[in-house]
Amino acid sequence: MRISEALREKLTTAKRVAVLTGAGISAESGVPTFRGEHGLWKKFRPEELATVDAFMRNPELVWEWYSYRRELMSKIEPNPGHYALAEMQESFPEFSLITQNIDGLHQRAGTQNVIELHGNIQRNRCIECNRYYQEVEITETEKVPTCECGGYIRPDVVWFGEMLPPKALESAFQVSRSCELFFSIGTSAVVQPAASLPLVAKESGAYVVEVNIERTEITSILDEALLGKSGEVLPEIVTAIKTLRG
Ligand code: BJW
Ligand code: ZN
Repeated sequence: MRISEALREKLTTAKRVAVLTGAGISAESGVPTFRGEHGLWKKFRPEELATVDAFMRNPELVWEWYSYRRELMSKIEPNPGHYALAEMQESFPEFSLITQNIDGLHQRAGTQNVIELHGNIQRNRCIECNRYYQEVEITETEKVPTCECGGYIRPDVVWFGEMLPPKALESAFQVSRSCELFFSIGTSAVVQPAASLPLVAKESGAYVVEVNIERTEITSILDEALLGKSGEVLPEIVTAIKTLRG
């Protein structure tokens, strides 16, 4: 992979770096992405599974879907892309990682202070009293877990039409506005408001680099696109950083 002179310069001098990740970074760990030929939305309909209406209409079905994915995610490990980002945080005085993923793999790879925009599949909360539950049990007789207050418990993830966690969203915009170098990694950049972050970074003067196996809707607006798997491209960037920054 060829790293441009402009990116080399940024890798050498940048003090503030921000990263946005999407499902693509976990693809090499075996987590299916949402869109594209083999994406989850080819087999499942988002409006039947990832909205509050869907949950109120058919909580059993939505729980079945999340139990299936939780089970899948419990068996996977971070990949070289996650580990490369964890290493990258050591090289810059300010490093922020914003993720749309709910799988917790960045934390498991060692990245600190991950900004989770769409929640985490390991957490659950009551829709009535908002009490948090780390573990919930789904059984043949209780297919929808219920809170002590009697309300339904739901996964603590962000569905379509829902607000993102306000503090996480504010931090994400703040670091995107103030960074000098921004990476948009493994995201199709179609789901708002996350998809605006690379553009906010660009408008605020950052050098914006995309890492993806294909071009996306925002590629042409950004400064540079590194085409390839994040598990291969990111370790190469980390090697370059080590050479450049010593
Ligand atoms: C690789 C790779 C490898 C593969 N290496 N790369 C019209 C205009 C603007 C906005 C809207 C609109 N209509 C509706 C909206 C709002 C809506 C939205 O954006 N919809 C669009 C689809 C149009 N957004 C919302 O509703 C959000 N809330 C909101 O806006 O609140 C304000 C509001 C509230 C009420 C009323 C009005 C306004 C909430 C969005 C929540 C998204 N939730 C999900 C599910 C999370 C839980 C779960 O997982 O079950 O989040 S949807 C899904 O998409 C998930 C992801 O985080 C998100 C983004 O997907 P991502 O990560 O980009 O994955 P993919 O699959 O799309 O892309 C993978 C990429 O990786 C591809 O590019 C591959 O090429 C690449 N790749 N392998 C590198 N090895
Ligand atoms: Zn409750």
